[in-house]
Amino acid sequence: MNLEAAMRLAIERSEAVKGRTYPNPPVGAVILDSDGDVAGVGATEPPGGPHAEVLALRRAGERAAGGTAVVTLEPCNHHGRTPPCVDALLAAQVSAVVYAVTDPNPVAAGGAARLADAGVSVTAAVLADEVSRGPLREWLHKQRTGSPHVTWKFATSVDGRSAAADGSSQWITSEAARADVHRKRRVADAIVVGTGTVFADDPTLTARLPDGTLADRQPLRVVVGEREISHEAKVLNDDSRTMVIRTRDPREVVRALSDRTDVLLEGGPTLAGAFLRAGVIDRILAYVAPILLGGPITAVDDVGVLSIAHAQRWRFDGISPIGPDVRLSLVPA
Ligand code: AOF
Ligand code: ZN
Repeated sequence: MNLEAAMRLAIERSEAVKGRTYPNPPVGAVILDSDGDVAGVGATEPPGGPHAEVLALRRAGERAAGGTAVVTLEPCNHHGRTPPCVDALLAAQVSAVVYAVTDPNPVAAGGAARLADAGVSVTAAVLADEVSRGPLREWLHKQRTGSPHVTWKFATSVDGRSAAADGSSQWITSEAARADVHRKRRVADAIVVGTGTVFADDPTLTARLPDGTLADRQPLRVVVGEREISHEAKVLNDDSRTMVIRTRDPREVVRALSDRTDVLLEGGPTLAGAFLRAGVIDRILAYVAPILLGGPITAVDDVGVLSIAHAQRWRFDGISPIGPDVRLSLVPA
């Protein structure tokens, strides 16, 4: 297997554990033996458990000697909750290490230099862009800024409406797009809505599998706003934990979630507007359906723009067809 294919396999494995490792990064590792065949694969276990490299090495056994380790993040060089991966790689006598992204965590960094000093061939930046925009996007943001990564997700008609004139909004996008949203919920570690959405839609805000059953891992549900919600609201049921934050200030919300890494904001239009005005959205995921609704109910209210010169500028960083719909990913320009 060539190195890029091995890195793609490592990425795939890391995607599979995304959401289960925070505050640690979801990392994937593949060990190729000296013939270039896959000898072992691994991905980060929940905090306190082994790192990706250690699991992959364990599975490879003696076939790791003289082989190549392919990892999505620079192997760590520190005793944290677990011993350094660099030690495990040296003990297994791999002759080469290939990784995508340099570890920005100053405590864990330095693995590449130590491996090179020990005579291991080290190659950095293989598929780095894919990894940093994909499985490690939220964790890298948290490392850089100290704040959780906030994604605003919404579904809209092609003319920017989130409901028809009578308020009905089930369902704008297709089943395929809704399944994609549930996948996002499963990997997020918090989902935020406003009290307005709780009053209007009474959502459960759980991550569900395609057959409607609850996923085995549920994100924290967060309700934001100053109004009291009913004790009967579905968002307070036993399916998952719920945090009520009595403020309408997005910055306070982000501060209250400072121990989280991947936060999903699920609207509605007022809360989304407040977050956009406050500049605390790091990514927009728009699910756009090929329908026209017209009318007064837009996906977002006031974003603080009165004139085109002051428009908020974003940049598309991904466009994917999902069933009959399109998913647009945007980042600040
Ligand atoms: C790796 N492989 O799979 C992961 C790494 O407290 P610990 O010991 O679990 O260390 C956490 C730090 O290690 C984390 O902040 C990051 O810098 C690195 N994570 N490193 O070599 C892995 N998950
Ligand atoms: Zn490690």
